[in-house]
Amino acid sequence: MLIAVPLDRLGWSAFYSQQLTLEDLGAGFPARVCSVQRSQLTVLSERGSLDVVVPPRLAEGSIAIGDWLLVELEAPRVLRLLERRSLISRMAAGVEQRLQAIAANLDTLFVVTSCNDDCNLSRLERYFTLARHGQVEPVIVLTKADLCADVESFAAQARSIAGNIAVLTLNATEHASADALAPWLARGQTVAFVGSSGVGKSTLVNALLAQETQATSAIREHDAKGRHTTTSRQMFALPSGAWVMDTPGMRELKLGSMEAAVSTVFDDIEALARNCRFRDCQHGDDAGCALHAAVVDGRLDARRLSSYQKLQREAERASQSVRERRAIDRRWGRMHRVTSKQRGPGTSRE
Ligand SMILES: Nc1nc2c(ncn2[C@@H]2O[C@H](COP(=O)(O)OP(=O)(O)O)[C@@H](O)[C@H]2O)c(=O)[nH]1
Ligand SMILES: [Mg+2]
Ligand SMILES: [Zn+2]
Repeated sequence: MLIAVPLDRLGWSAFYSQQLTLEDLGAGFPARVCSVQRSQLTVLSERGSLDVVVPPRLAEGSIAIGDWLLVELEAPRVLRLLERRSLISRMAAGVEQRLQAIAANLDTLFVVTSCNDDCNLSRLERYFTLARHGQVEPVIVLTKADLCADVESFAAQARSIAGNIAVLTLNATEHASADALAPWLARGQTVAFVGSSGVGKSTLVNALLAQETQATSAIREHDAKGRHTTTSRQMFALPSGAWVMDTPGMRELKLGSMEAAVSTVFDDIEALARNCRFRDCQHGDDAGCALHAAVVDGRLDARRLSSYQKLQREAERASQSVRERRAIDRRWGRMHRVTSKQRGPGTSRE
């Protein structure tokens, strides 16, 4: 595991190097997070792979798989988290309502579904929103084309909501079909696969891994059957020179404050909505609602409209909870200052 990896092979670019001063480079070196297991971080760099220690000032959980770090030359300590070019995040489960970083510096998100009942357009729209919000390019992959009598109707449905997003149809069990993914798998590119269980994500990754015999296996942690031997978040190399992120947390992704991304994904609906008679139109079935009219005369799919409204509400609720939490934090802050003052100097709880 002490394999050194050239920076460009790891996805390094001017975007990151311009964040570092000569002073930074005198104190540390850049390294990319390739495995996150609880609080254990492993990085890859020109100096090989190593486990690094995260200082308390970088809160636990704030560093994600794929992140670029400045690591101290003298000791394996993280000096700095570099600004991300992209980030997939979601609302954390539970009452806490915090945004959770899932995957950093990802180039492409392959949204995988099959040419069967699994193909759910509203779920695809949710993934598009998460990808657009995170500055990641989504690509739709429709698997099991070999088992379907009407592949074109699935492809057409996907294209109807895809805008300029690429739509691929393939048989994941055929190694050659993985060639279709090649344009997104150049050296240094980072990709991830999302989609329901059973749609062929592992099969696709295995096809990609098998494409060349001389696999860069240093960081591969698959057993003979292609199953993962760990459940942590990790990143592994493909023969093409690209990286695949394996992130179990990608299944149930709740939206954070992503209203702008919802607007981007549904720009067709937003364009129609400008013709609603009232500026604060709730897009119900009232006269004067351009969306309602478009559904009635068949220009707009009722499913797409309700998907848009659902995601928009979800994003708005997330923004609202962020605002509420800030207000609560402010109140607590005020109270804390008051109590510290009452106790007099030097008796602060911190
Ligand atoms: N015929 C056919 N079978 C597929 C295809 N993609 C996946 N499968 C099969 O579907 C099952 C689930 O695939 P898997 O890769 O484990 O799905 P995952 O849960 O998304 O990782 C396996 O038995 C695969 O062989 C495909 O394109 N064509
Ligand atoms: Mg799998
Ligand atoms: Zn309306």
